[in-house]
Amino acid sequence: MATETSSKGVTDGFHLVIDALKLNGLDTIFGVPGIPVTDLARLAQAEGIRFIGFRHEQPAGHAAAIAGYLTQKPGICLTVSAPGFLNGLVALANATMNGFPMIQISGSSERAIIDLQQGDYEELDQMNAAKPYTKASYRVDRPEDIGIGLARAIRAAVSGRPGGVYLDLPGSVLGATLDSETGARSLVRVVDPAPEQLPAPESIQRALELLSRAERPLIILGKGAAYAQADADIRAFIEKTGIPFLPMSMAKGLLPDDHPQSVAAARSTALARADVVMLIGARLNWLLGHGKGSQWSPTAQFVQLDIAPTEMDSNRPIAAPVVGSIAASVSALLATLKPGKIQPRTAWLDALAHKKQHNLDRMAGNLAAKREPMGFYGALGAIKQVLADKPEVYVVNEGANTLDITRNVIDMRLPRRRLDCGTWGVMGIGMGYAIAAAVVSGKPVVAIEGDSAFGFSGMEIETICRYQLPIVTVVFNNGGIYRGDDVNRSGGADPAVTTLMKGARHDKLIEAFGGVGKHVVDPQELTQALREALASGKPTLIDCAIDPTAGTESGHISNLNPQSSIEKKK
Ligand code: ADP
Ligand code: TZD
Ligand code: MG
Repeated sequence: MATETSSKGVTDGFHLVIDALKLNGLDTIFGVPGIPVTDLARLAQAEGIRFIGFRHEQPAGHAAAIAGYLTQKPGICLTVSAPGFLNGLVALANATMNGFPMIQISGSSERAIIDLQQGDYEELDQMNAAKPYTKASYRVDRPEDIGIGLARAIRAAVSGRPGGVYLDLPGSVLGATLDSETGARSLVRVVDPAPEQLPAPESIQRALELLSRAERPLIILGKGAAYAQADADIRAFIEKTGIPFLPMSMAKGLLPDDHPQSVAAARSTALARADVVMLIGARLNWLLGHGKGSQWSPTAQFVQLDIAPTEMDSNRPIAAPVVGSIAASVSALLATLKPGKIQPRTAWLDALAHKKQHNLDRMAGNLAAKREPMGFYGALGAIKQVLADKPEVYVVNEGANTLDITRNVIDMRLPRRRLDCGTWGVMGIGMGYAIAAAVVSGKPVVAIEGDSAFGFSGMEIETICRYQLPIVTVVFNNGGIYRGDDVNRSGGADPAVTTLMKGARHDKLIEAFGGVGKHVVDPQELTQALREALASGKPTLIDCAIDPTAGTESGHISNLNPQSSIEKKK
C-alpha cells in the first residue's frame, strides 16, 4: 500500500500546513519569516494564501487577533523560534484576554536538543512557555499529525469564549516527507468549529421576568456582543423592550451611537441609578468598576448573557445568568418575549435623555474650540466632522487621553468598526489592528494614535506603505505620555520620564517609505488633511500638534495610578 501511494508522489510538512489552512478557509497569514518557517511563508504565498510580512512579530500577532475578531475565523500569526515566538506571545496573550480567536503558529528548534538544553539555535521550550497565556497550546511531533493539530487549534480558538492558541511546529516536522496520499488523508476539515450553544429555556424566562419588574433597566453591550454578529436581533430586542443601552468601547456602533436609546453620554447616571442591568457579552471587570463601588447602585440586580458559565458571579452575584451563545440567547429572548411584557419606563428614559442632552451640549462647546495649539477636543472635533458621513471607516485607537477622549467624541454607526486597546489597555495594537482591518475589509482605516502609543508599532508604517493599504494614521503629538510638560525632578539634563521628543515630526517617518506625510497645527488643517488622505486612499500619516499641557496623567483612569503621598505633600 505504502509503495503504491508513494509512487504517486510525496508531500512534506510545509505543504501539509498550507493544505490544512486552505481546507479550513484560512486564507491570510500575518508574520515574520526566518528559520525554520521561511519556506512556509513563501509556499503559502505561492499557493494563494495572502502573506502579510511585518517588521516585528508583536504587531503581526495583534493583526491576526483582530482579524479573528472581525471574521470569527482564527487569525493566523507565523513566527520563528524563541525570540520571534516570544515577540508574538504578547499579542497571543492579549487575544486570549480579550476573547479574540487567533492561532500563533511558530517554528521551533530540535526537540531532542531543547529537552537536554544542549544549546540549539534559538532554543526554547515554546509549547510550555505559551501554556499560561493561551486557551490551548499544542505541538505537532509527526508530519501526519499536522492536520489534526491544526483542527484542534481551530476548534480551541473559536469555540466557547474565543482566545489565543499556540501551535508549535518543529523545523524537522516541517521538512519531513510523507507520501501524498497518506498526507491528504491526514487533513481535517473542521465541521462547525463554533457550534451555537443554546441557553436553557428557564434561564430565558428568568431573565425576562427580572427585566419586566425593573423600574430602571439598562443593557450594557460588550465586545462579545459585537463579536457574535447577532446585530439585527440585538437591535430588535433593545427596540422592542425600549431599554436604554450603554456600549462598551468596542461595542460602539453595534447600534448607532446616535440611536435615541443610547445613553453613552449619560453613562455615570445610567450606571449609578439602574436597578436591573443586563450584560450582553460584557464582563464586570475593571472597565465596569467590578460592578461595585460608588459607580453602581448597591441593590442593582444583574442579567448576564455569556458563553462562559464561569463568568457568572465573577464580581457580583448574577440573579439571572443566561449561559449560551449570544446569537442563540438573544434570539430565544426575542422568541419568548410577549408583546407588552416589558414596558418602556418613561420617567427613567426622560431622566437619562435630560442628562444626555446636557452632556452633549457641554461637549459641543469643547469640540468647536479653535484655539492653537489644539487641545484633544479641538482636534477630534475636526476628525468627527470628516468621519460623519463615512460610517464604513474603521477607527483604530490607542493612547491614554487620545484613547479616552476619542472614545467619547467619535461616534460609530456600524458594528465592529472601532478597534482599541481593549481589556488590558495595551499599547502597541495600533498599526497591527489597522493593517488587519484594511486587509480583511478592503475599507479605509483611520488610526488615532497617542504619540507614545504610536511608537510601540510605528515601524509598521513601512508595512502599510509596502502593501499600499488605505490607512491614515493620525498621531496626536503632545510630546509625551499623557502630557509633554513633565520635568526632571533632579534638575538634571535628562528628559523627564514621561516626555518624548519635543517638536517631533512623525510625518517624516512615512515619507521615508514613499507615503504621504502631513503636519497640522489647527483644526482646519486637520480637516483638510484627513479629507484628502481618505479621498486618495494612499498611506498617510498626519502629525497633529497638540497642546503639551492639555492631557491628564493616565487619561480617564488616574484613579488606578498609585501616587506617592510623600511626593504630593512636598
Ligand atoms: P467588554 O470589554 O466590551 O466589556 P469583554 O471582553 O469584557 O467585553 O466581555 C466579552 C464577553 O463576551 C466574554 O465574557 C466572552 O465570554 C463573551 N462572548 C464572546 N463571544 C461570545 C458569544 N459568541 N456568545 C456569548 N458570549 C460571548
Ligand atoms: N506599555 C504597554 C504595553 N501598555 C501600556 N498601557 C503602557 C505601557 C503604559 N501606558 C498607558 O497605559 S498609556 C501610555 C502608556 C505608555 C501612553 C500614553 O501616551 P500617548 O497618549 O501619547 O499614547 P496621550 O494622548 O499623550 O495621553
Ligand atoms: Mg502623548
